[in-house]
Amino acid sequence: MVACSVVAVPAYAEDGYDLWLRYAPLEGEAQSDLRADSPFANIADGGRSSPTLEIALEELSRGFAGLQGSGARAANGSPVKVELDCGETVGTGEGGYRLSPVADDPRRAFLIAAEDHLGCLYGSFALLRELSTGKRLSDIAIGQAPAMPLRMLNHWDNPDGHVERGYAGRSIFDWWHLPERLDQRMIDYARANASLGINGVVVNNVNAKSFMLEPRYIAKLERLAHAWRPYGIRVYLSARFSAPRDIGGLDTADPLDPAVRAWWHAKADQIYTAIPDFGGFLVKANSEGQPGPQDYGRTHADGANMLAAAIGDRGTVIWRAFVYSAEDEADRAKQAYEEFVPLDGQFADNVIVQVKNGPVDFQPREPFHPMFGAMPNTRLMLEAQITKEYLGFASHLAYLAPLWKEVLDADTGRGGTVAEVVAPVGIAGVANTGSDRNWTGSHFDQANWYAFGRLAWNPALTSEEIAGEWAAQTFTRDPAAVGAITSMMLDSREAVVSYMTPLGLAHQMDTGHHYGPGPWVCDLARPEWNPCYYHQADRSGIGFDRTANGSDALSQYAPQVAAQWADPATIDPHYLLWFHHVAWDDTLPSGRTVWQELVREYDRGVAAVDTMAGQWAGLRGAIDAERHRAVSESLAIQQREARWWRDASVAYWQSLNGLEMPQGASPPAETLEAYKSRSFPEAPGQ
Ligand code: GCW
Repeated sequence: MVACSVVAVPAYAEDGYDLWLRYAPLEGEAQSDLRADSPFANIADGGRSSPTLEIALEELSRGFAGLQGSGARAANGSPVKVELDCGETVGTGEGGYRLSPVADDPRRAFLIAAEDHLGCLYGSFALLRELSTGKRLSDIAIGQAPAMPLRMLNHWDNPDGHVERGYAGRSIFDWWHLPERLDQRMIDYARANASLGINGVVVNNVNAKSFMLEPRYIAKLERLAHAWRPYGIRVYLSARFSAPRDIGGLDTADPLDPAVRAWWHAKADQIYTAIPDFGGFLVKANSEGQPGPQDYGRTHADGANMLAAAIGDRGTVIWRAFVYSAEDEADRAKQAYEEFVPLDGQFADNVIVQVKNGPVDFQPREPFHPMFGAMPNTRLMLEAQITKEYLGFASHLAYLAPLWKEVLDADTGRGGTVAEVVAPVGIAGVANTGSDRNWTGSHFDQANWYAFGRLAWNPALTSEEIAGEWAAQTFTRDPAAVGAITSMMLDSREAVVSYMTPLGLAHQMDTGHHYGPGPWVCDLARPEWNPCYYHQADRSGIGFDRTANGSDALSQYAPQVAAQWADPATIDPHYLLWFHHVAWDDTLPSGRTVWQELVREYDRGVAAVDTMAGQWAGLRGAIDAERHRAVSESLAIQQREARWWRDASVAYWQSLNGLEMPQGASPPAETLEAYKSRSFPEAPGQ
């Protein structure tokens, strides 16, 4: 039996570093529930300890000490005892857990039961989450198992510390000083991930550098893998397909070339010798200039299977489906499906194909990717973007759970929802972490990291549940404040859609950095780099015709799904301009014309941001001053920039359609030329 004593929690300033793991003191009875002198005991598995279990016990000590505050020690009553039973068959499988008061002494004994030590760690975090949101110990009874095996973060972090599409400072990975020096942030990061059940991390950008496969980097990775192992996190590397040429001294990277195959085999052996539980490789191939098997006339399956053979049953190759070719004139939204679906059934068992949530690229709203459900003989995984490349970076508040839920809950019409299609495999999120003190560039962006992890664990959770539990742990347990914060969060993503890309528009962001409006950009070398390509607007109408009369992207969906979107008169207006080109004066089911509806949506988005700012202002005093001020200042930026988006877009549409502003709508504040002349070469993340 292992027991440990309660340790004091260091008092941090409320600068956001503690994320949702603050363990702020409970009040009243809930607090005295937790009086615990020496409360945590490992009672089973022969009392065998492990680094994972030690972390669980330490977390419980830290959590109970924090939740008790200073008052509880003096409280009356006998101390509560929390027992961890980590080797039982409890029917929850790997990583699962059961939490329950002990039947014959429910107020003073509590049990965390799991089949393995990781389950006990996850169960400990779950218990602390329940307590932190205000549940009484004696009321907590839950059994949980992860919904999918792989719950990963993908970092687009470069070894020089720059983060592609990163808006929270520099990379958290200090490759320069590894392996000798391991930053404490690496531990704090693993702890935060473990609290959500995230169990895999790709440490480098998919636009990868080959030198990260060299032995000196394997040593750095080994140190990280060792530090994260007790937290249940396996490390993965993005691998550049041309590595055998770049660093291997070969003159080809052809996946069918025996020397190339041997090189990767030896590379995998080298990595597995250092890191026996190495997760595997993530590969971006033949996409946006990255090398790949097609450079040698081979297919994606040839490339992926070659790497899969090198790894064998030791790990996994995750092959990205985010491809669009530099020559293909087909609608970009169709290209991934066209390249991958014919390969269904050809990928090796240890290959996963990773598919972005939508067919273009992490827009504020896209229909779900048509590949989901269309490759029944391939292991498909969902890729979501936590960092907000197209949603106002870390400057705009946009809670992304509703975006991900929309995709996860979408019925593919081919044997289940997207969540059901990926459940046997997993989900990856492009991380939003950085060196900023608050980790994510803004306090509310922590909620996106949190929500991603919670949905990967259980996609059936609602956006509202997740927002509520996050707010209670992160800011305050006061129910009125939690209600206000939750309401802000739930409306925030739709607000961004409305002021940036309403009615199914997409990719209207300015070139390169993707910040701010750029609907007038029409002259870039490749058609699909231009916002004009996506809106197809002219004097008479707007929208991308993806019906049979147009690109026919609609036909990539199951017939009953395509049928929902086929008719502009009945389609959900959220997808109207994604699938249809309509006249400005067409009348919509609302009775308004397309032009009136569009302007109305922009105005709705602007007003929604004003509402959020007002709600937050009303929380002054309920939230600590430092974080309240930081969020207020960001919301002021968002209020100004929502107007910028609305006005610049409207001014541009008017330059095409020559229409007056709809009745009651105000004209843009500045001229179109003034909006066009703005430029931001210094925007982060490029
Ligand atoms: O969203 C786009 C980004 C690129 C990114 C690419 C990808 C890592 O603009 O920065 O590259 O997608 O997903 O590969």
